[in-house]
Amino acid sequence: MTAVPNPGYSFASWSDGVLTAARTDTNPQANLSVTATFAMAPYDSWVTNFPDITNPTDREPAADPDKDGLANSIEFVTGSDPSKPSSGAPLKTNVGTTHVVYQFIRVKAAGEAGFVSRIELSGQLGAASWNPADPGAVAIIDNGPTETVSVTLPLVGAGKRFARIKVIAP
Ligand SMILES: [Ca+2]
Repeated sequence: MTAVPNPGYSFASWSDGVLTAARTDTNPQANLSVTATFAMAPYDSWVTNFPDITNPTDREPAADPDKDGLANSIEFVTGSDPSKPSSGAPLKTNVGTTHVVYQFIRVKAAGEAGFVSRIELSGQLGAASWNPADPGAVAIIDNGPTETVSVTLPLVGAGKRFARIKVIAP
C-alpha cells in the first residue's frame, strides 16, 4: 500500500516506524493496523498563520493580497507578513565610495522547502535583462534560522544598475 498525501502535505511516517510512503507487508502473522502521518508542507503551514487571507487564490505563492508589490513567495522567504503591506523593501542597498552592497535576509526553512531565492541585476529593467549576480560576488552569512545574502559590486561609472530579489517557488 502507499500513503498518498493531499495537496500541500507530504508523507511523514507510518505508525510502526516505516519511513517510506510505499510499503509491502509480506506474510503477516496477525492483523496489521498502521496509520500514516502527513506533515503540512512548509509554505502551506506558513500561510495558515494569516487567516485574514481567505480567498484560496490569494494564498498561492505568486499572489500579492496585500498589494505591496511582494508576492507571497517573497514574503515567505523574507519572513514578512503577506496580509499587511510591508514597510520598506526587503532588499537593502548600501552605496560606499568604491562599491555597492545589495543585501536581504532570508528564512532558511523557506530554502529547505525548495524556494530558491537570489539577487538579480539589470542595467535597464527590461523583462529579459535580469541576470543572477555573479557567484563570486555573492556572500551568505548564517544567522541561525536566517541567512544574510549579500552581493558586492564595484560602482559603475555613468551606467545604471537595478537589483531585485528573485524567488522561484518549487
Ligand atoms: Ca505582498
